[in-house]
Amino acid sequence: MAKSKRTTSKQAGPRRSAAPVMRTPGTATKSDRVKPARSAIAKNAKTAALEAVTENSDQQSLTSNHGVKIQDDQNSLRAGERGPTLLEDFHLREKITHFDHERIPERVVHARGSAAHGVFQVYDRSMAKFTSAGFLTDPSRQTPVFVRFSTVAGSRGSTDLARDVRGFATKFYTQEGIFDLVGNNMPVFFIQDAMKFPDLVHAVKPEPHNEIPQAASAHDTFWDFISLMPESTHMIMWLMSDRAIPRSFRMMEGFGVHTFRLVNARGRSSFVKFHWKPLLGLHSVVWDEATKISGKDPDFHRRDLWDAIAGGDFPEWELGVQIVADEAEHQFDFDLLDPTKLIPEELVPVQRIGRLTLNRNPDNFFAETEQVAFHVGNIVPGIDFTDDPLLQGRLFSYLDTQLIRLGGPNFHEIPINRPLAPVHNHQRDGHMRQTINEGRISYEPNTLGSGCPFQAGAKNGGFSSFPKQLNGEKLRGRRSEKFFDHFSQALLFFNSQTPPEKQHIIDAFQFELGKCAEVAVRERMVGVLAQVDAGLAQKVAEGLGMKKVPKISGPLNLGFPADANPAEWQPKPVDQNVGESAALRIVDNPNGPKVPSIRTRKVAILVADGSDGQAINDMKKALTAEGAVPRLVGKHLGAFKPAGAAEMEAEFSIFTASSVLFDAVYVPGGKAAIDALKAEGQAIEFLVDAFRHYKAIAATGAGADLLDKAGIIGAELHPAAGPDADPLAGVIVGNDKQTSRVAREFIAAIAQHRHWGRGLKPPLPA
Ligand code: HDE
Repeated sequence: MAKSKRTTSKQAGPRRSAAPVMRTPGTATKSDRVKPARSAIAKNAKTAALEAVTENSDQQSLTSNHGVKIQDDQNSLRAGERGPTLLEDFHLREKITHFDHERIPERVVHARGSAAHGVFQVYDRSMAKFTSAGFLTDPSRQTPVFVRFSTVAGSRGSTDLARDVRGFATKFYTQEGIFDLVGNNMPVFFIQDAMKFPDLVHAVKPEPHNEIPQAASAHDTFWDFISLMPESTHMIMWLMSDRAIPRSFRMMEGFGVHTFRLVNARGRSSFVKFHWKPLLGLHSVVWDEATKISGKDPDFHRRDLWDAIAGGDFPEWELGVQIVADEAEHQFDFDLLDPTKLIPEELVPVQRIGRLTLNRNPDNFFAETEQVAFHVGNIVPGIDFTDDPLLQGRLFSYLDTQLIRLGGPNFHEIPINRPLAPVHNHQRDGHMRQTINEGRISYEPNTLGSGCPFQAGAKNGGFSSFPKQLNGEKLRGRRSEKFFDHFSQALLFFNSQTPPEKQHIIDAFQFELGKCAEVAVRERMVGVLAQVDAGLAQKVAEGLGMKKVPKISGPLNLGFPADANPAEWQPKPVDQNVGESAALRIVDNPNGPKVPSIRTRKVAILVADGSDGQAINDMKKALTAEGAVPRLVGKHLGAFKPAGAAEMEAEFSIFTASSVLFDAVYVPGGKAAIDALKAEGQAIEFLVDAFRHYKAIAATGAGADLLDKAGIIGAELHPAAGPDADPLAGVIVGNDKQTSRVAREFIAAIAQHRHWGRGLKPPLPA
């Protein structure tokens, strides 16, 4: 019996042959298809080093972890056809045991992330005045980097489009060792002292009794904490702004947040703030769009980064520095050591000193993106820390957290974490040690090993801390006076926004506080907002159904020591003349690209049988020539027959895609196609969403009828639209013969990103 069974499975089993098993036709993803051949993938010293441990199974037999070829990996070893499985089955036990242990703890914060390899190159030697770091002074060096972007609050599997801060962590594999710039896409932070970090994170994470809500700050515990912590107010303004819902990782800024030091070859120090400026400019989505993307494609940012790199559109940022001379430390209204404050670019300009290019996707998410371990304490000679109390706490946390997450002290040996610079020391043993240290010397000083490895003097590249003069009493619970100005820069940020961005901040507060069940928490938070701007507080209060802005009774700040005088811990009143800083807004940001471009923007072309084939081809050509990515979205997936052109393929259908996944929409003419699309609710919703999300929309010929049916032509302004609003801003229409004019205007409209001219609140389709 058993024999005949084996024979049967042998006959049936093509997988038993030595031939490689091919992927089922049609299951290749779009990203697989656009992935360049391996030889074309950018290489650098780090990716070359990773190749030594990269496994490729092409044309290989299946083996156990011990290298024994496996003859049957699908059936366990059993006592008879219907009998129990034998403990002896070493294949089964190995396979299942390994599977049982596949998961490691996710990061306690920033669990959800995506990463890529790339290079950094400094422009010229001018930074040598300030730093001895080779990668910041030698323009001939290409320093390999690995960059991981992340959200903060959500779990590993949560949506990319949560309203949240984004992490922007860069590992530079420099010749002098690893430098990690572990930054965010916002230049300030919630708290001034590391001691509060566990409280902040507990407050924002899902509530502990029911683990709700996932990846969202819109709940009671978060706002309870924030409303009692006025030092968070500046950061909260950023968090409620469009910065918290970026269109793409490729279109957001990065910031080192803390003030660091640069130290030059003569040992002179300057203060520095690090910035990343995206060459594609700053773009965000709108909140309604973000919530819909979370349903349609929760991997939206991850996919966007992957596809851009796979398609050869390598994302780029310039590294910017704001440098403050040591002697100028106290010249500002704020304290340079306070991570809730930024240095306005108008006060200290950002000098762009080099370029980061991400040019290669990881080969394996777990091995690279999940196991990469960043640490603010990884610095190289030429860079040093300041006494920012938040930074000082981080210096402890990042090493410590890897011990539990990556399971022991040897995580630096995981390939992605290995420096390119050689490692020699007397650290030994521990779980999963991989290095085989020769000889009997594991201590210093020694003579038996001729004193090796020996310490390097500063001249030989040894790191020496900047000898900052320190004195002071040992104390807890006292801060420098300037730390207590919690509202000036919150107001500066609000003042610096354009009207639609201000409206989005108001809407965001209404949404977030509206999701708080505790009325007292809402009221208290609105009371805090009144300290920033009375008009802002008033509008948020209206949206929450409050008759007037509540007054906070008692101290604003409840985060003070038991024996402190509460009065000494309260915020200083806001100076109303804070002015504005154009660099803080997204719309009309002066740091954007000098020539507006539509490079890498995704444009949907809505099609069906009978669509105007010539118009489709002309529009695709015009968009592609500008670097955009046009995609056909059909009434159904696959082949369709346009009028006047050969059969074409729709890559998406109105059921699998939605306009929230695109930057703009074009509807070509062709009466039959438009009649068919008019009958489809999804096609109408596609356009209505694009319109309400302020995207560029174009139509030619009968395509305009679909806009009409969607209520776009003839749309009304929202009552709160504002005096100069035009509901049809960014909507371009022409007849069948006018595709080239429409394409030209459409391209200019897409380059504007969003058409806020439609009014402060989305216009209402007729
Ligand atoms: Fe982090 N942070 N953080 N953080 N952080 C972590 O380290 C921490 C802070 C940031 O892609 C953890 O490896 C403390 C500021 C990024 O792997 C942990 C404090 C900024 C990432 C940790 C802060 C950041 C982390 C969790 C207050 C912007 C993701 C997993 C003193 C400048 C890195 C890990 C990646 C990750 C601690 C505040 C950025 C627990 C204690 C401020 C981008 O060590």
